[in-house]
Amino acid sequence: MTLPTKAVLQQLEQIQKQASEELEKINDPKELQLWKVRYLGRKSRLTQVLRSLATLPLEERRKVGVRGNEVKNILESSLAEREKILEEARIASSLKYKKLDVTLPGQPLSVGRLHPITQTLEEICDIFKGMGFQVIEGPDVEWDYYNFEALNIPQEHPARDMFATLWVDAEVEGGKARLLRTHTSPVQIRLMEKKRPPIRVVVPGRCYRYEATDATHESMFYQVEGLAIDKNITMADLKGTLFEFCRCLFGEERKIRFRCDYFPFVEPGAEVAIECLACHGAGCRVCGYTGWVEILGAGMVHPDVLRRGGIDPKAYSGFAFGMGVERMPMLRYGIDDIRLFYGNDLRFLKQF
Ligand code: 2NL
Repeated sequence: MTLPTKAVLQQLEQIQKQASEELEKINDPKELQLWKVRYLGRKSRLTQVLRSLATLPLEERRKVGVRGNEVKNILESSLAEREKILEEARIASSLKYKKLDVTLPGQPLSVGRLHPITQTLEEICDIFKGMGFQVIEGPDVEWDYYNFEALNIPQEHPARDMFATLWVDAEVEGGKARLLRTHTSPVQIRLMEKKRPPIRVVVPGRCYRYEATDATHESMFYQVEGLAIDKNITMADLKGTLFEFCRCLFGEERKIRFRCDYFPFVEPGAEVAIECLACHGAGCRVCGYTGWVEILGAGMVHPDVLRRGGIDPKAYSGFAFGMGVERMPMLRYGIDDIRLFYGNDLRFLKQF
């Protein structure tokens, strides 16, 4: 072996020793990077040695080459190992102050819930489902025909004043104008058109009125309406169904009042009131000092309405009813402003 070869081999040993010793002491990623440049970089002694191989005779070139590559591999794997150790140390120290203290109070989990109106809708529909009614829904945007004409409220009829309407189309002749439905009755008319009796449905949904909002009025609100059509349906069926509904929702003990009222789409029409929940009938602000609060309108479906729905009033009869939904939780929980339901204030909504 020639002298230069021996010297080069010695140099390699020395590079390896020195590099390893320095690497052991490094605890900082920046220094690790500098070390990498120093010992494995393009200008490092090791690279220079490997580059100078060409000048050696073949036999010795192989020896030095093998050894040189060995050293290079060792340094590279030591570097990787060191990097791993430093990374693990970094993670360990970042966790040091985050150890789990099981005695700390838990983080409150914010659990979602159904809106109080949704809860009430479900409760109302469940009661009627228990009495054999189906739940159906329909469009919020309706034709004048389904919202008014089919329900015995022709154009210019004074009863239209009962339903301040939000129109989608400016005046159009012959029931062709679109509007935001003022009640959910149009859904029942559509059902009559396509289904033969027996019919027993409840229809929950949004309704709209063109009105200034105040503590008891919103321009959007919910209704549940009901319809039952069959042979020999009578007023007694209506009364029994509604009384059972009131007992389910407000309790067996609550007094119920049933008396006449007028709606253009029923004959006879009726109204249901219950003993005031706030004063138990004594009279207060909530019930207008009468002791009663009205919660439902109802009646026997007008023969003309049945006929327009394609049902023969000689063969069939039916009852219908309608109620505002917001009313129920307002009475039950003593809420005095309907707008609270649609203000999206979580402090209010989280209570239900
Ligand atoms: C109320 C009164 C009522 C109806 C709704 C109805 C529907 C059809 C035919 C006949 Cl398709 N009637 N619905 C009947 C009487 C009263 O609602 O004060 N609602 C809040």
